[in-house]
Amino acid sequence: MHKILSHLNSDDFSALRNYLSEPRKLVITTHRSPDGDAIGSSLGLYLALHKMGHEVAVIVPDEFPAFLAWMSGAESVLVYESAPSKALPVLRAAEMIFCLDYNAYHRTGELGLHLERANVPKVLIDHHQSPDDFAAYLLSDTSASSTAQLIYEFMEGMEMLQLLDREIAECLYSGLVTDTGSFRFNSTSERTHYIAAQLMKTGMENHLVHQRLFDNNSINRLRLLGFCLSEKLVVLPEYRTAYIALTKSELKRFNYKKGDTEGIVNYALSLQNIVFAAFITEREREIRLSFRSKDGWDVNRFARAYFNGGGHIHAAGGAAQISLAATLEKLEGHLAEHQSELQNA
Ligand SMILES: [Mn+2]
Repeated sequence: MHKILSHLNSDDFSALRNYLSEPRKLVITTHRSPDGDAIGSSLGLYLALHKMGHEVAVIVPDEFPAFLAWMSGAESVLVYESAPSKALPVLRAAEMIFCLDYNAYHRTGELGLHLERANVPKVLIDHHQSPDDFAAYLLSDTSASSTAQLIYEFMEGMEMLQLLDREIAECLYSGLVTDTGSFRFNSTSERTHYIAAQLMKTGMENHLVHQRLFDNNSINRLRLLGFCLSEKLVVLPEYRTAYIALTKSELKRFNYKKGDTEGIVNYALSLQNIVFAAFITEREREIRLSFRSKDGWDVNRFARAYFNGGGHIHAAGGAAQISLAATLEKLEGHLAEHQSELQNA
């Protein structure tokens, strides 16, 4: 038995089915710096709703990485940051807005202000901790491996599973794969594998999806990874922590493109005896921090408490509006405060 911790009961599903029984103008949104789960779940739902005859658009706050651009429907995604004058009229015309893979408006950056103002019912489908209270329909399950997994559950509740086809399956499978570290994180359940199996029944070829997602490195990205591991990896055994911090000019030196640093933090976490890994980059206006952990050490709490961020117990992110050096000092200061917890994790 799989349990969905949500506020969506069978009455909600039938109300939604009823509402969507005639063509509607629908918008699907996701978080800033969209990842494989954000884009995969958005496009999977987009393709399914489109098949039902709705006028659907996906609006993302900013550009998504090129290694996701092969998915069906990717060419039609509207990027708010690069073309607000295209995205906003579509958003304003929406009769219903889907919010996927985030649960607080601020996770969508400036787009959030427009979402907040949009006075139409919102359907929130997400697996992060502590959802804000803004959705008319909430499907939230922090134990779910990915939002893509919850899109499958949503489609089941909506009696939409007969719409599943190879293109939709490829999108949802990409969300499962990227958010579970290829089915290895502890969020991977029996249900995750069951859903992957259902997706494969559409004729989707899983090895091709893996290839498109992972065998797609640019030479710059591989060299940047090598640089991070050989020159930039800082190990703090006393805190069971390892981190990598990159300056703006280092990113530039490797001709950084969105997505190039994706997953590098996991190499730091793969070190023996390390429970906390951080990947830190200096951006135009702020310092971005990405955290990963294991053995129950709660990086969601850490990111919320000190870096104005959040996420999951074992994967979270945050930001700082101080210099990179000051950020590292701050990080090490808070690690010291939590030293005994880290040692006992
Ligand atoms: Mn996700």
